[in-house]
Amino acid sequence: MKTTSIQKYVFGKPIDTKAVIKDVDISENLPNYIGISDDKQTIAISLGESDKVYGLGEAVRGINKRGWIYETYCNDDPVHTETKRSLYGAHPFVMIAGNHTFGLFVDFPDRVTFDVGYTDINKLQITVKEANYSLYVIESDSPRSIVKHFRQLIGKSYIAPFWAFGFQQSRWSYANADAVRSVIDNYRSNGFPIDAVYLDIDYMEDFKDFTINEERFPNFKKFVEEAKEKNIHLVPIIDAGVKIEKGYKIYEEGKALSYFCKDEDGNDFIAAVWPGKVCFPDFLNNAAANWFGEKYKYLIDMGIDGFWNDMNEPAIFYSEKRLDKAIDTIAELKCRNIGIYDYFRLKDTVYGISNNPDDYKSIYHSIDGTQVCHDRVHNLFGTCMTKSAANAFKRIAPDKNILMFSRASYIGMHRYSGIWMGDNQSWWSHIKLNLQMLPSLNMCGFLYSGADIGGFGDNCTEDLLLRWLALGIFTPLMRNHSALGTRDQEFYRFSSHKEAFRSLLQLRYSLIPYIYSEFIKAAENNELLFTPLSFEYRGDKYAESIEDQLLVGENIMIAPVYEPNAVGRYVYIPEEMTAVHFKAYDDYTLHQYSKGHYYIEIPLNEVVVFIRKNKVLPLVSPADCTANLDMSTLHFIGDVAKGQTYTLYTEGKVENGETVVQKHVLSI
Ligand code: MIG
Repeated sequence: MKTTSIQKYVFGKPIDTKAVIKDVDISENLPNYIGISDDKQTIAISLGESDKVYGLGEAVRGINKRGWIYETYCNDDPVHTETKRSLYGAHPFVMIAGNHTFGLFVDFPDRVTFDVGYTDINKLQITVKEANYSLYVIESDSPRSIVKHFRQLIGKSYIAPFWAFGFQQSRWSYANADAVRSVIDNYRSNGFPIDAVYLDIDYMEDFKDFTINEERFPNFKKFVEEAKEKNIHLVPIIDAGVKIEKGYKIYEEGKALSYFCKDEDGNDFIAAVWPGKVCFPDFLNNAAANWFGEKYKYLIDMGIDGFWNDMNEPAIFYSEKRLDKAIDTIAELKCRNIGIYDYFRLKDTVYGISNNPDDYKSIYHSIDGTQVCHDRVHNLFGTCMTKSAANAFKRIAPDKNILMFSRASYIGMHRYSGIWMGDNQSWWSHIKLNLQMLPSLNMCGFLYSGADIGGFGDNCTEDLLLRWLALGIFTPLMRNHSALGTRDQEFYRFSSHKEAFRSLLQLRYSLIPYIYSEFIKAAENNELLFTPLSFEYRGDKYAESIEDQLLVGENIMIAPVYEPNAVGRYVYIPEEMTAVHFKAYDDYTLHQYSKGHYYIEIPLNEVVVFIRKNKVLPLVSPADCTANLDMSTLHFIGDVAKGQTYTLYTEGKVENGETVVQKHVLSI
């Protein structure tokens, strides 16, 4: 057995990202299997034919990242096709697993390119935009142990409040209080369990942060109370941009205190997002971050106990410069018979007005009194926004654990909040992407996570939604969310399988004690909640290449269906297991499987859970919400005859804004 070692190498003058919380002595000479260019910007590693490469958190493609080129660059791109290089989160941690197993964390707050066998199929080449970064090399004897040591380095993952393990419904376009009431009523009257309904930008006055449109949401405080009486938490969105408007308090204060990001001339940097022109609070400036964080108090005082931070890459619809350029191009081409190259130029300039990298070069932060161009620290912006809120929550409401998750992220933010996977689509391939991203996110510390169930963009169908739900019932963040203008996809909108939707939602609630307990174990022990089969069944050539099954916690395996019109799927059983075919939490059949390949029938209205040998699955009777779960109904299925114990965690009181969990060792 190899001993674990963690080496830190420092090149140039790194900007402190605060991703790592442990002190590590600085080493001098890189191990001989890592090549580095003279300018220190390119790291090269040879890959053996069967080596696997894991990590990179929020990214496209499989669990094994080989065969593509990725970039860590917080990117507001809602079209997650397999040829994209970056999504919203930037997570520069990779692990090479093979004869020689080691992890690399490139701690750098801007673009890092991970060419994982793209240019040369047998090479991993990492290119860092600047030669100012820290590199951590973690060696150990297994992928699992490398993750554990990496996670110790970056600190304990955020633990969401218990209620946030219940089902949550969202949609961008719940236009007023009555629309929200109708969602709640429909869930309750259909007997569909639910714990939260989201408020997207529609609740704000002209898309201004920390305002409420009084006409559409009159007497907001009472409305929050009314929802709470029905055991519903309302979760409002907060955007990164602050509307420029005379008399708008947040804008006026931010301007007066000089807390907004600047441009190259020292004026406030102006971009346009939802409200039209906005300024961005300088979250990298501690004073500005504290100031913005305090603003959440306005909503917390009205009873709000959960938030989602959006558009914090930051997303920019256009800047004045970029818009002028596009309009000039259009004017220049007016009435001309344009050929292909001018047509492309026109198209690119118009599309290019959003999230343009050149605009990021015009934004300046004040970090500890020094002006730093955004283009050097891009990936920290969303993280610093979210930290500003999380830190403020502890001051504002130390007796509450407030739900928080963000769209943009860098490693380190996992200590403060969760993330959701951003604007996915109602595509079958995105169920699989959802599944594959979960373990990669866990490796980088993000445990409280999930995708928009049913897909955000595009039109959802009943069968897609059912299959997606069958995966979603296992994700800590379990939220159905969709975009303005797409087909409504709340579960009650589909009538043919109402019973199945109810049963699956109830099954989630039956599983909550297990999911919560396994989540806590993963957080406390720096483990994965979603483990690739290759991590657990090492040396089993089938298990090592499985990309569409996961272990969830320590006791079960899942194998969701992600193809349309499928009546089941092939499943690889890596060891003796008991398959539980659930029609409902209390209506299931058990089948024993020995190791091998099987075609397993999984009708649209069923979920199959595979319980591992000598393990059990705890289930509780479902309730309409987490608060009404009755733990005295807890019972076990699986290998119950063998004198097992199960360690259950429940939510205790909150201290300093954090849940103190309670541990119960139950004998079965
Ligand atoms: O550009 O607030 O990812 O969840 O519904 C769209 C509207 C802005 C993007 C988020 C999405 C949210 C939407 N927002």
